[in-house]
Amino acid sequence: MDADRNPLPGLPEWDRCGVMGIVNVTPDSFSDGGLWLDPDRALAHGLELIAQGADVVDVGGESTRPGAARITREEELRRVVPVVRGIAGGGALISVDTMRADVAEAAVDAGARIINDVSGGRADSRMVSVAAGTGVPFVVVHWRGQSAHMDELAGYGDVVGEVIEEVERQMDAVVAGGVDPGQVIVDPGLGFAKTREDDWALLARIDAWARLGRPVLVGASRKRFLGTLLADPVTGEPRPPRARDAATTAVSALAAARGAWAVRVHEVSATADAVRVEAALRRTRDRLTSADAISPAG
Ligand code: PMM
Repeated sequence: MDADRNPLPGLPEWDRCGVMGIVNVTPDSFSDGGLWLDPDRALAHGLELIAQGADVVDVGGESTRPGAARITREEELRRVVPVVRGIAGGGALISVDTMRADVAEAAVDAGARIINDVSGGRADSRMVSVAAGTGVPFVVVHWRGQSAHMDELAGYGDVVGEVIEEVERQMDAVVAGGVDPGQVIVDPGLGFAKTREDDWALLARIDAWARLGRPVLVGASRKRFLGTLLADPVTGEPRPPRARDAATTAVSALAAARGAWAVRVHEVSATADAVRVEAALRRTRDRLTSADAISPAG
C-alpha cells in the first residue's frame, strides 16, 4: 500500500489516513445546507475544523446532492473564493470542491492547493488543462453524470471492477490532457450514480483500488446508505443526515485500515481521533510482525 502514500505535489506526507473537513458554502447541501452560506460563518467553520484536527478543508459552493440543480459560475465564484482566501490566509491546506475550471483556477489563485472535481474533469472541458497548468493534486471522482439525474445512471454488473475501470480510463484521459500522473488522487464517488448496495460493495473493497497505485479519497460522510442502514426500526424512516456522524466515524476507521489516503467528513473531531487510533494499531501490528520475523518463536 506504499504507493498510496507517495507524496503529492505541495502536500505534506501524513503517517496516517488524512482528514478532509467539509465546508459547504451552499443553501441546499443535503446535510448542512444553509449553515455556512454566510462567508464569515464559513470561514469561522473552516478554522474550527482545522482546530479539531482536519488536515485539509474542502470548500465547495455548489450542492451535488441527488436531484440538485446547477448554480451560475458567478454565484459559485462569489461563494467560494473569499472563503478559500480567508482560510488559506491562515496557512491551512485547502481543497476546492468544484466542477468548473474557472472556479478551480480562481480558488488556486486564492490559495487552494487541491482541486476536488466530483466529475473528475468531465463536466467542464477546460478543467483538465487548468489542473495541468496549476500542477496541484487533482481528485478524479467516479462520476457518470450531473446530480439532477445521477440516480438513473446507476447500474453495474461487477460494481467494484467497473467503477475502478471507469476511473482508470478517466485517469488516462486527464493524463493525456497534460496532468502529471503523480498529481492524481482517486475517489470511488460514493452516492454518485450508486445504489446503497453499490456504496457498501465499494467500501468493502477499498483495498482493490491499490492496483491503480494512487492515493484513494473516501467520501462517505452522512450519505444515504448510512441513513438507510440506521433507519428507525418502527417507522422505517432513514436516520436524518446530522445523526449519521457516529456511523461516519466507524467508516473512517475502517476505510483507513483498508488503506484510504484520506476521508472527507462533515464532523471532524471524532474522525481525527479514529484515524489516529487506526494508525497506532497499524504501527504496533507492523512492529510485532517484524519482531516475530527477527526472532521466530520456537
Ligand atoms: N461527495 C460530495 C461532494 N464532494 N468530493 C469527493 N472527492 N468525494 C465525495 O464523495 C464527495 C465530494 C457530496 O457530499 P456533500 O454534499 O456532503 O458535500
